[in-house]
Amino acid sequence: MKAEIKKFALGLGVDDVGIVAAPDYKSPRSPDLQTILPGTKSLIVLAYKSLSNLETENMQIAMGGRLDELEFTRSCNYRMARFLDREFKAKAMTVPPSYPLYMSYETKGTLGDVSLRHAAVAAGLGNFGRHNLVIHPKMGTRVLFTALITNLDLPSDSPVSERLCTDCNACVENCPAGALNEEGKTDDMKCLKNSQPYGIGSAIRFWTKFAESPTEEQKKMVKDVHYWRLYQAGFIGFQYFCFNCIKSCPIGQ
Ligand code: B12
Repeated sequence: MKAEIKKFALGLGVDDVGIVAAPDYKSPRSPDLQTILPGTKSLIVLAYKSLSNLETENMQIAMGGRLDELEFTRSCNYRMARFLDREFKAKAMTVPPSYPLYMSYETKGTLGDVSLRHAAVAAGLGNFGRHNLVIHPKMGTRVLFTALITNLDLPSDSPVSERLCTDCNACVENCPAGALNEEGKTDDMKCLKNSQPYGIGSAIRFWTKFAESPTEEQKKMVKDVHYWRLYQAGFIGFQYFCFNCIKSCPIGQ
């Protein structure tokens, strides 16, 4: 069954597939998979090579590439779930590449319901690097993941035993926010402030100032280019303006 599943996924254009039995997926901060799909027995993790778009300094092109990737990964998720249902009468739930994320004061929208990095590592698709991203043996850091939670009884693939990060420190040195200074932990808020300048923090500041301003000032504010950028980010979703920790990593280039 594993071979059939992998063949179908690769046929969709997915670059690699790993499988992990539910007990082997251990992500300390994430919810129990049984609360999402009672009877979960495995996770099928899909890996996709990132486009070269992330190398450019042109942030419209860089983020445009990410949007293409997100759209493709979501389509693969849907097709995989339908395949598992059709062929194996399985229950399969898709795990999105990024959002929606649970918004709460505690997590500040930084905790996925399933940790795709922990799932990818447990499914034999790579291991954590100094940048806290998963490095794939062939694709290096330039890889994104999605997954399917299923009730299929599938054994785990073997983990990658060799450590893939060379500790060259390029990711740490090239992080403009200093978000990787502490080993084993990304400072989410530092990363966010730099990589998403038109994210939720900026939107809150904008609307707070708007509410406190006289009408003439409000009119000026919505005609200002800063508002146009916030508006665009609002419908794009999380719009990144930094890909440095990925693009500076020499592994797999
Ligand atoms: C929310 C989120 C963010 C938030 C918050 C990050 C966070 N909390 O980890 C922000 C906006 C900061 C962010 C940034 C980025 N993200 Co992000 N993000 C996510 C998302 C949606 C959830 C992450 C999550 O739940 N984390 C919380 C839990 C899992 O983390 P944790 O237990 O606290 O573990 C942390 C540390 O303890 C450490 N860690 C844990 N175990 C181990 C073990 C070892 C050995 C080591 C060394 C470290 C380590 O790593 C974690 C990072 O701090 C995932 C998708 C998903 N559903 O998983 C993508 C995801 C992790 N992001 C991804 C990417 C690519 C990025 C960015 C490069 C953005 C960009 N421009 O593309 C940066 C990278 C920042 C970095 N170097 O860490 C990819 C990673 C792919 C990969 N190859 O690993 C994912 C998997 C999306 C995807 N579909 O592929 N992200």
